[in-house]
Amino acid sequence: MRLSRALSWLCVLTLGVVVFSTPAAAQSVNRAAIDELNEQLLYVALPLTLFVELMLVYAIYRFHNNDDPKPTIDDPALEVTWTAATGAILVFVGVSGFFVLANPYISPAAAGATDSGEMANDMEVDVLTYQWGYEFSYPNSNVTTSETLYLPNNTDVTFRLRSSDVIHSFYIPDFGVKQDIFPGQETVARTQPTETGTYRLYCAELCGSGHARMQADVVVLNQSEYDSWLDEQRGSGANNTTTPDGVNNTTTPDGANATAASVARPA
Ligand SMILES: [Cu+2]
Repeated sequence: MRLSRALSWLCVLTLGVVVFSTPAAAQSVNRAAIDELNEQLLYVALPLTLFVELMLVYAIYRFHNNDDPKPTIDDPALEVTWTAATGAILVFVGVSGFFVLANPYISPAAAGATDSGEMANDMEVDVLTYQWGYEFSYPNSNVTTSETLYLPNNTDVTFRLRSSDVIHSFYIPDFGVKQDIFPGQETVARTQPTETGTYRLYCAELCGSGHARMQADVVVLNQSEYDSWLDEQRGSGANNTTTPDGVNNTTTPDGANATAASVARPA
């Protein structure tokens, strides 16, 4: 019974990989919700896959030398069972996905946000995108940065996203945050970082020849570190703590700002 032994080992190995490969702690609440959904679906998909594969291998092995095959006979009970089981699994997948979609961090509108996506207690960061860079404006301060976005850890953040030219997309893979940005319209994304560190922000919408360079760092600091960083920036009277490199020669942040100012915020 070499085949069945090999199959048993395959099952044990697969289960072992799933059980012991616990993912690293999530870097944001969005990421945690998405990872949890993936895990839930994996626990459903894995036994199903194993079951189907085992049945297939069994059928091949058991009937491969059948010189007198008989036609399949109707079995209504079996048909009803597999239809109902498939239906139940699809409902489970749909409901699990819906709950993650309805998460107030993934769909800010679900959190009771106003029409403009405003969340009462969130820290709000204005993000202005342009070909090919970013301008991050921090609340209650005159501080803006362009190459690095600073965020306090364990704080709800709403990003108000605007574009001064073409469509961009605000994408922080480690946070599970991705939101398109349209010219003349404000969109909103939300998150709460849960781990300090440096992450990458990308533009995920092909927006011209400089698209590949449209990246920034996201630095998550402890609240106290963030406060002192912000105080420092205020103290230095800096409006642009990080000057854009040669990339943005054609569009200065000021120019971009002027364009953005004329983009009316939805009421
Ligand atoms: Cu882009």
